[in-house]
Amino acid sequence: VILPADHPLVSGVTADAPLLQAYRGRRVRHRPVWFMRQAGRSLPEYRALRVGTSMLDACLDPGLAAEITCQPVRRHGVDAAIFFSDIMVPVRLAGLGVRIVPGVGPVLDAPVRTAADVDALPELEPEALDPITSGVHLAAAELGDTPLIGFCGAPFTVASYLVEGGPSRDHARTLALLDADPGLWHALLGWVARTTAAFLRAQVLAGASAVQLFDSWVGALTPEQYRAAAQPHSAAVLASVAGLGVPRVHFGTRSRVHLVAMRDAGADVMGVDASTSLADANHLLGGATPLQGNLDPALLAGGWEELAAALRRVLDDGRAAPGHVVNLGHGVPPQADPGTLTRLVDLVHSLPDDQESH
Ligand code: 1CP
Repeated sequence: VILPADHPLVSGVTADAPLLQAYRGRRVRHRPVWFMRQAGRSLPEYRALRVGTSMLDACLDPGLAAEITCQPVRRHGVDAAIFFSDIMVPVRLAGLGVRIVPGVGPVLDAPVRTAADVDALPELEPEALDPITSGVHLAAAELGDTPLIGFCGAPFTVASYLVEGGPSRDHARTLALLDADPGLWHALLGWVARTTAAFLRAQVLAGASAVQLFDSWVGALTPEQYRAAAQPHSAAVLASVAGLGVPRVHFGTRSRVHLVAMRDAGADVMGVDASTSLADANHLLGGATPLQGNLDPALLAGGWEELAAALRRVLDDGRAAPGHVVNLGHGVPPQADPGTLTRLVDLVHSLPDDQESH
């Protein structure tokens, strides 16, 4: 499969964007910056648009999703947009009952735990992805030369919501299932990987210039569990968008012990959370992989001087990697002051970059 001629990477509008240069390990004018969860709750213009519309209904309204996607680019001048959606959207589009409960997160009508539950999982019909394709088309057209990042959840993280029935601190039922019944586990993750890969590919074909795979809860696994139970399915999702020219970013929290295995799953860029320094991550990865991250989101609640000092450390550490894109170590907290985020972007862009190309 090749991308359509009007795709921003093919027509060339985003081809030389700083974000994509850094993801490819090339020299850039300034260090690119965007924030995970930059769309959404921290923005008053988002909260105003969302009044009276549920989270998933907003994701499935192409005009609304495109508008929310573009809001942080207009406000902060970030170097990328990330498509406004959720890791549970493909599961919903396949027909499962899932809601995003305000203040809680994704909640399933019925958890998926038994062989009968897994057998009954419906296949995602290609036409069900039409709202995603339309939303991405609209967003990419509006964004012009700012690249749009498509994303999905990694099979392990999405499966943990399916098995637990909602957010979980310890993922106990999920870990019990993967240890007790590997056959059932792989059948479940095979379905999640297929469903999620279709959602990701739809975003790429419709105009995303890069992708990010979020394995947010990967830190719950031991290295042995990761390699046996999660990595093959993440590899399948990343392989589904290989060879299209879109850089593939892979992110997890508490992921230090998994960084190399996550890269080996087929990532071009590793997202690093705040619990691992970029210098440490670069060392672990043999200095061979561009990095993204990793300012501690907790610092957004503190003083500006401390935040600016932490940003300078992140910039210094990132200079050693073949490429570096500034981001937070996890998502923007809902109570973050948007003004602080804009100020961070301005500071990153004001510093000349002397990153060497490799
Ligand atoms: O900038 C953006 O907001 C982009 C859109 C986006 C993304 C990339 C949303 C919208 N969700 C996600 C990914 C996502 N969703 C992840 C991976 C990233 C991460 O770890 O933060 C995860 C784990 C989810 C699941 C989810 N959805 C949670 C976490 C619950 C938990 O287990 O702690 C929550 C709270 C949601 C709801 C949600 N998704 C997105 C928004 C803006 C919201 C808040 C709901 C609202 O505004 O009503």
